[in-house]
Amino acid sequence: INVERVPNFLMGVPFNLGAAYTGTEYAVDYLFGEYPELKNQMEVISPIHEEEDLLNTRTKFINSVAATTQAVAERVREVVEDGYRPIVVGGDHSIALGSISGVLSSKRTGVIWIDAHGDMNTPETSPSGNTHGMVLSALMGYGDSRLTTLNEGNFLDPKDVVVFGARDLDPGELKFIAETGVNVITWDEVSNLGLEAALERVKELLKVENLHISFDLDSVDPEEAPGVSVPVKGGFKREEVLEIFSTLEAAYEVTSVDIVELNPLADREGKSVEVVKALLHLLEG
Ligand code: NNH
Ligand code: MN
Ligand code: MN
Ligand code: MN
Repeated sequence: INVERVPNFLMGVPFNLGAAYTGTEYAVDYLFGEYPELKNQMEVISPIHEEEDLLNTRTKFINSVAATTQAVAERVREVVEDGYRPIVVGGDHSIALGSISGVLSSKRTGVIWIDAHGDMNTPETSPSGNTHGMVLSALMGYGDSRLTTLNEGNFLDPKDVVVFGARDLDPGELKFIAETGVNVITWDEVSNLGLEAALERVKELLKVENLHISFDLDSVDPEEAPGVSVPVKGGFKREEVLEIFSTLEAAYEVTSVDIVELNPLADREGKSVEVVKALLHLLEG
């Protein structure tokens, strides 16, 4: 018997103010240019630009980030209620604050955060003031209240989170990890264990039914996929990314997904957009 999988609902969020780099605001247009058939399959959520205190370098563009992620959260909530699986393509990683908050309002979900970075800074520890590096901590309730209130008190439990493939963690993030007990499998650990064993470890750590995959394209080796704002040496090969997704799809109810940080301005030879395309295809089943 074939159980019908929940149909996907593709959402594009052409946003960059969580990163204060230029590029990811063109990600959705770029995707449509490369794959015109997606135009009829993906709903675009327009970013909301609010007035900002430009002297605030601790939480840059935070009002726009809060408003835009709020809009994403509301739309994701509706889409989930209507029986779809949201697949959110962006845009910088701040939009995951919206997608995950939207999902958390109706169910407990585990989160695998596949990223070269930890995204667990707070305004005090952030080296950049960019809010895309504060998303995971905000979801757990730490940081500026404009970001931590989006999930309406449905905080993510550190035990329900695995950060996978990190290879550039800031000192404040290492402290945060030690204090909260959030699970991290670094890039070095994945390399030492081998991918298959590392994914087994994920299954041991994440005892949840529903899983949200938050996939930052900078988790991929920039030699294989250079189209990101913050490249870091090392990282997954393209085939490994597909293996990660299919293993997770088999092991969990993957009930929501982000694919973020696609930066067309850095995407030489269209390699990163190809990864996005391959993942959308895999998720289609
Ligand atoms: N950790 C750095 C910061 O907080 C870089 C974050 N950049 C990312 N995160 N692309 O995924 O600013
Ligand atoms: Mn990220
Ligand atoms: Mn990253
Ligand atoms: Mn297919």
